[in-house]
Amino acid sequence: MSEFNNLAELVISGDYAGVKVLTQKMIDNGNAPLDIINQGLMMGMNTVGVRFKAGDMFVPEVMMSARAMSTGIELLKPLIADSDMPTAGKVLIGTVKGDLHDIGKKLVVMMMESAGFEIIDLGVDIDPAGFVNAVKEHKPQVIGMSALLTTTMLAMKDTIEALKEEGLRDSVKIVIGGAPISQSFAGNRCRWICSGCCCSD
Ligand code: B12
Repeated sequence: MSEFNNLAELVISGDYAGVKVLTQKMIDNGNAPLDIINQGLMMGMNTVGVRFKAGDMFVPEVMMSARAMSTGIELLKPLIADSDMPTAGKVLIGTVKGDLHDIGKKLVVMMMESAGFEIIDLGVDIDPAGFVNAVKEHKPQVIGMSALLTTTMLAMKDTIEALKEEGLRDSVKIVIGGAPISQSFAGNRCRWICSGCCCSD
């Protein structure tokens, strides 16, 4: 098995200490940092995504894989010019006003980071003005909102209204998630539905 495959397997098994050792060895042996990311770490995380979706891996295992992936990325980051770092887009994410749940959001953040997105995580209990100001500052392509309470999910609508008032709604795609979210709640701009989340144009 190649070292790239070994690295992918270490990510899948969540062995962050092993990832650290092998990533460093591959750097020392002269492998290109982007090859280590794309052919090793990413390959592992892609498999994790597939297995998680199929119900063959569970949340704690996914979190360990994501941690292993991040351990490798941390070693590689300083070796890659910012402009060369692959980015799939910028995502602004937060848990909406009144809601303190963030375990699922953190999981989503880790998965998105692993998939090459640049993430700005605003944290929890973010009011509509907080999202609006952050959109103005960071100019993301995507906004992600999380809510775990049937009471706080309504703050998603308020946030979207606030974005509309500022003329920002059509500059971003919106992804909403959390246990109470459904396609009917997301409304007619919902394009894709997955377990616990919905994405609009
Ligand atoms: C852990 C937890 C807490 C912790 C939160 C700690 C933390 N740092 O997050 C604490 C103890 C603080 C807590 C507090 C409360 N909680 Co609570 N909590 C939970 C619990 C047990 C697990 C939630 C969780 O983390 N699940 C695991 C993660 C991985 O799943 P997830 O969040 O659904 O995320 C997945 C998807 O939804 C999706 N997703 C999530 N966010 C996003 C965002 C985007 C953009 C996308 C794309 C996808 C996405 O992707 C994730 C991965 O698949 C749930 C019960 C449950 N089984 O859901 C109750 C639950 C959510 N809590 C509940 C309640 C009532 C409360 C309290 C009001 C209790 C109280 N009386 O004080 C407070 C509210 C505090 C507040 N203001 O937010 C109720 C909500 C009921 C309802 N229908 O509204 C639940 C359902 C429990 C119940 N059965 O009664 N809670």
